[in-house]
Amino acid sequence: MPDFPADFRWGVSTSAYQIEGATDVDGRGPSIWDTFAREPGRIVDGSTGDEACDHHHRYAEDTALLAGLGVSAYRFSIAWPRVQPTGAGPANAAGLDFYDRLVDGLLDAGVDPVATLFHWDLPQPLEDAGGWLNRDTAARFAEYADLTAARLGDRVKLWITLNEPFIHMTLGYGLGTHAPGRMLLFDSFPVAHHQLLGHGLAVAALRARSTSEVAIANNYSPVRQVGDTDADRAAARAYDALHNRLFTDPLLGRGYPDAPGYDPTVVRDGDLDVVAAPIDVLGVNYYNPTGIRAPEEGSPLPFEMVPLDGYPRTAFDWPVAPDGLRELLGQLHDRYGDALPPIQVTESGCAYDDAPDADGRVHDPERIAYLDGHVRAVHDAIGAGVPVTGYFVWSLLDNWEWAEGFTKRFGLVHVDYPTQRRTPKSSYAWFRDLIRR
Ligand code: IFM
Repeated sequence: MPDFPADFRWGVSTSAYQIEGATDVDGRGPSIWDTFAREPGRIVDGSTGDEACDHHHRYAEDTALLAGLGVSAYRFSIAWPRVQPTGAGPANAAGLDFYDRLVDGLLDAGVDPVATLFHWDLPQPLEDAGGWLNRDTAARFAEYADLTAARLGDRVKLWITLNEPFIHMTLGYGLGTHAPGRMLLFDSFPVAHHQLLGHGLAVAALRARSTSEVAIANNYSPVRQVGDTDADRAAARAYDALHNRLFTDPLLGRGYPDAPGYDPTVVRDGDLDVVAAPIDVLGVNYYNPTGIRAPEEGSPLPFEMVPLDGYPRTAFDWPVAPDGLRELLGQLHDRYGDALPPIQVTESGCAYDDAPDADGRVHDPERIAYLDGHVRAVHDAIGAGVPVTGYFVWSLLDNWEWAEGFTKRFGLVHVDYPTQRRTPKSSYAWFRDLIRR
């Protein structure tokens, strides 16, 4: 593996509902994922995040795993319903106490705390008032950011406002496969705008309380155009605008692209200035590229997704394409030029059906190959002048993978859910050695 700059940030990521469990302690309120997971048929194995990895009780053991890995940073998320059980009103001190202990433990272990404020677990009362379709949720989010930064702002090193607002809009409000389970298809643009408005308002709140850096973590997927007609080109452009530009153009001061569903009547005077508040880091979550061609005649969609051949596949059936990460990083650089802040890859990883062998060891050579390829892609991009300053593996632990329940394992550490026993996989040792070198 070639050398990286000495101050390159190596980390791992998790999110609250996927690992914490303990959903009924310290006054935590219900979130949309508590509600959604309880609805029959929503989660493939019928599970919920009630226990997940029991990290809320086992955070000290998990912090020791981070220390053993030697990462310089740990990206976790804060559960809004722990901080504000109803999504409004004063901070619930007992809920924040947990993150206080976690952050102090990380600092003692020499690991920078990187905190995401919203990784999809909206307090249920806010959903009852319209969720992110309601403009008021943006203001509530800024209030929550303020309360959180008042408590942790002196120790969190990097704030990430939102995780993957594109995925939250598309799966949560467009297709209904994630909480809150609405199926608005292309009528979900208000969810995009209100999340971005909430991001901008939260940036201001965080800056007022904390001198730490501020970022957003967007999901990107470079588009592979399949076919070469004008209609194929138009379809590829439409998908690219929706997935890759809708949540980035306005952040970096360019206003909204003409993406499918874009509705300018939702955007009020002055909003775009709030959304474009300067950020210090652009978080990039990358998993795979997307094949796109023109839709069939009569299709309600302006594009059609096509499986990409010629790549190995993960247990999620996602293509393993490190070249897509290289392409994406170059594209962001070319597209936004000087307006692009330093990038940190805030998620990169893969699911495989990992299980302990007869000796209790967990070998995951596919994950090592996956990570090796993606880390090299980052190195190539840096060599070509793209400002990339960090790389976080998704995920530290096997965890509760949303609608897939416990069926998809992304961790560097295997979790045996019935006993909650943690077993570092061979990829854990590989990543540890890479960081040491
Ligand atoms: O587990 C998720 C995470 O919550 C958001 N990004 C993608 C991961 C894998 O699907």
